[in-house]
Amino acid sequence: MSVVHENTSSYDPRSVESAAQTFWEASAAFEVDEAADKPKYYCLSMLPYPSGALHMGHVRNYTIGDVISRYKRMTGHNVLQPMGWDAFGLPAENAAIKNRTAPAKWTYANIDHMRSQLKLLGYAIDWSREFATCSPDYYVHEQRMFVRLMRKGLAYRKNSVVNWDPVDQTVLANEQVIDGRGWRSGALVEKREIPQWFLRITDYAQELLDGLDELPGWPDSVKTMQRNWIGRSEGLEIQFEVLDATGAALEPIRVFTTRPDTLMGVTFVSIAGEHPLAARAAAGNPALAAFLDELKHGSVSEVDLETQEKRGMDTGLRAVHPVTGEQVPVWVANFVLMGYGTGAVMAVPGHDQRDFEFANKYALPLVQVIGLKDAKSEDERTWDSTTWRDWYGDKSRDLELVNSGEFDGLDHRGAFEALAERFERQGRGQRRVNYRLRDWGVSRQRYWGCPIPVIYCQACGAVPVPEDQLPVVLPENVAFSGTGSPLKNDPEWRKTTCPDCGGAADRETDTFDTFMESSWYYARYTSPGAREMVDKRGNYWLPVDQYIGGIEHAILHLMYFRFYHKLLRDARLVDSDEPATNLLTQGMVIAETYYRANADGSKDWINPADVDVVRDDKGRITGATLRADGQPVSIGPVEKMSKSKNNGVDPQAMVDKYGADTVRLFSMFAAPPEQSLEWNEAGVDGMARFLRRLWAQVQKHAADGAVPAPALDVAALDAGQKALRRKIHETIGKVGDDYDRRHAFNTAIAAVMELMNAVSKFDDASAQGRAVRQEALEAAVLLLNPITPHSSHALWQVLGHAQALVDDLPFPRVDQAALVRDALTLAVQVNGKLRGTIEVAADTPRDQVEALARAEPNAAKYLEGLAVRKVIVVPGKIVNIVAG
Ligand code: ANZ
Ligand code: ZN
Repeated sequence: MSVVHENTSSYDPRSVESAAQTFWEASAAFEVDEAADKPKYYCLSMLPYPSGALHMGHVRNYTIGDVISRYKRMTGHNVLQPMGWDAFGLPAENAAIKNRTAPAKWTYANIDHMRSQLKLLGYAIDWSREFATCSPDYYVHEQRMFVRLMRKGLAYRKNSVVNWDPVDQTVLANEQVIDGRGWRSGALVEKREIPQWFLRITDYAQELLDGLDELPGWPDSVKTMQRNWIGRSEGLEIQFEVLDATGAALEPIRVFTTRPDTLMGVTFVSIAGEHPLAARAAAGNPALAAFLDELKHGSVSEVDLETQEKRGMDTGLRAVHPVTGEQVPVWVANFVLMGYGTGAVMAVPGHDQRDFEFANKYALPLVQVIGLKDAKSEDERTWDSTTWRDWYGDKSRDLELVNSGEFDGLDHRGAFEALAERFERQGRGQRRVNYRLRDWGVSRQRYWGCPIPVIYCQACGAVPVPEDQLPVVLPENVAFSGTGSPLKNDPEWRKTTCPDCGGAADRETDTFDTFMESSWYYARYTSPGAREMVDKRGNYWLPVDQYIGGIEHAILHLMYFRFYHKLLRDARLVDSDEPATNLLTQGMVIAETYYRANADGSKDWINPADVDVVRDDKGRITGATLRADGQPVSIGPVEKMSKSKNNGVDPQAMVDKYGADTVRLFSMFAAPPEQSLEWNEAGVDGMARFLRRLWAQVQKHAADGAVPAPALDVAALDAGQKALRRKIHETIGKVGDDYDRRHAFNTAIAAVMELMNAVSKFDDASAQGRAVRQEALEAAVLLLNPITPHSSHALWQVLGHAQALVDDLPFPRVDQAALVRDALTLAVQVNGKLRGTIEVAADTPRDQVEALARAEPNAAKYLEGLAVRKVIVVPGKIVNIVAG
């Protein structure tokens, strides 16, 4: 704790904060139930992964949630703000390997530490509802839900490709594959097909899409990402007959296309490496077999598949064009995904960019079949098969089919309909809606996760564990080395008997994707101790009124969260359709980076806490030295706080040095919640000074003795007193609006700062003057309470009140009468130039205002000899006289 060098103040954050926290804890201030006769408000922040210590991103997220929660409580709501731990996951396994502890032990120790850190920050959390998702009491519900979904056919098993590390003999997550190699072993990763469990989220694709239209409280950016992820497309499935090299007919290829209007431009057909016809063609073709084998290596991530270099090989098979009867070659192409559509594409290199690149690379023919109806130049009329043009992408252009025989002149829609009808009539195709969204693969070949409750029996197959045998408990006290799963290696755990036939059987040793636990935790908080996943209390609290978290969860977590809510609804556990009404995605916390370059060009990144900086008078950093040796360090860009750039600022160090209220205040003041927040200690210092001044002003006011209530006599105020009162109530109005509607906490703080400036200039020791000052200070303390609750708790008492839960005091209300200005000062302009001011009563009629303005002596001088053409009055502000 630093010494506070300001003798006007006795603000000691440590004692202030511990006193407030003790009071809250002793009175169980934030434990809530459903009995209150107030409207409910459920404010939820995304639960943290217990990585070891809080980082600034957590502090920002949870402070935003706390400000909203406390504000809502002060405005008469029954507020639930819970907290828990997303406790399963890969980092615990990595830490276990590194530190030779069991993942469970490491996790629980982290939770204890991080909980104590959260408590130091003074969040208004109902801790009685806390849980860690790795506890059997929690995941038993997930297992029960899963066996029920199995019975409903919403959970199923199928083969699916994973990244296989042949050296470590383990499956890797996508992020563990670096440049095609295993992150630990460095071995070339293979693709392997293994059976895995899936949840049928695609059954809900249309509902998940439509539901986005009912979420006005979600950011458009998130909704757009979700729409793109669901990726609905309307197209045609068309059959192409297939001939082998001898001319014999094989199984036809079905292609999915959203652009049947380009059918006459098909010059070949592309199929995925895993397409059954590819294997068939490879049977007598070793080069092709080798190529297919090569495609099995490398990443399974879709992004990588789409950005990698286009590669392919001719299969020797021929496809028959369904309209012309012409034969075109069938190629294997590495960018065709087996998991989308039919795994086969009618290639139109004239009008599809991927096919264009592919055709140019392999010298396949290109034809133009789409032209511009409204071609404006010779250039637009001529077709050049070597330059890519995306006419179709430009929605403003009028397009028509060309070189397409009977279809010439049709537009996209017309051609789509004509071909759909034709193929449907002939039984060679049909209209189809495709979604990019895939079923959710929930199996992970990991130890530290929730066991998948399935038993495999030779005779009965995959059997769900009966509900009365749940939970299937994960053994926590294990030796964990990283090679192989402790579950697979533990025959005692694995061996069991079949629930159906009683024969010998094996347990599933895979565990659930950790997105499973984070998909329903919000519902569990509403129903602690419930025998089911959620009980009728769920319908009291749900949907969540305000959800807050990082934009990185825009797609997966938020999609699974919405999906799971629909599963809960369909299991009749909740009534609502969507889990959260409003979503706020907070911006990143960023900071300066510092480094020293090594001889080999690598950089050693230096933590900002170890650097002294020199700033110019605009506050820009102009130089930096390492504190340890006084020698210069290089200044890097401002970037997201991260381990790799070593630019994380430890919240604990900040709280120790400045106190929680200062840290909370800075993180709300430095930027609006959706934007990036640059952490800089000079700014933190500024917040500490503000709090010390606030403290000193309240102390000084209180030291002059109590203001007996009711002291204020609004009818007896002089102009200066009225002016301060107006400022108080303007501030109340602004801050309330900033908190509530705009979530603009930064401007709310700025408004209170302005009010405090006015108070410090208000040098009026009269009884009414002191009464107005009391009102101002009480307002400031209450307005700041959501952000700096510890200081407000203490200062409320300094202002002469008994110790109380400030959150239960009503948020200040605007006294409309205080806003009325008796006299207004108006600027008088002549032809737009300021020439003087006039004082008028607020209710002066317009013609009198005009007359007074024209009579203003300086304005009158400028008007001499001119004719007044027009007078523009901006009420309360300006009178502009236009003359010439
Ligand atoms: C011919 C064509 C011509 C296409 C053209 C596009 C443009 P969305 O909108 O994402 O649904 N496609 C179909 N299945 C595929 C797969 N498994 N892997 C890779 N690409 C596949 O995209 C549908 C379009 O993507 C389809 O329409 C198909 O190419 C391709 F000028 O057919 B199109
Ligand atoms: Zn059996």
